[in-house]
Amino acid sequence: MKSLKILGLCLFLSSIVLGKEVKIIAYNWGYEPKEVILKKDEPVKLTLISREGEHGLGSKDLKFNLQATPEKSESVDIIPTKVGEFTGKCTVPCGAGHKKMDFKIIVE
Ligand SMILES: [Cu+2]
Repeated sequence: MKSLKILGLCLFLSSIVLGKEVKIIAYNWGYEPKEVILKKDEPVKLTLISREGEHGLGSKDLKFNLQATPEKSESVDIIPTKVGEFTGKCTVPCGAGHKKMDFKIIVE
């Protein structure tokens, strides 16, 4: 019983240290998923993976800018400090549908 409590505590602490990771896949021309829900003041690792071509994902509000190719993904650790709905956009001129590459980040 005591060891279960210790195990639970370890899992709890590691989730704080490691945080959670959200993987976003970019393609011509969009994102999968199209939106994510994050928790205010909770550290999160955002990873951008490209399925085809070079794409970016950046948000001025949340202060990150990722770029990825099928050979190389990129990650950033952020802590959202404001509740609200924020927009992410592709930051690499990637072709015909570039301007349609919108992403929604909800912080609650
Ligand atoms: Cu683009």
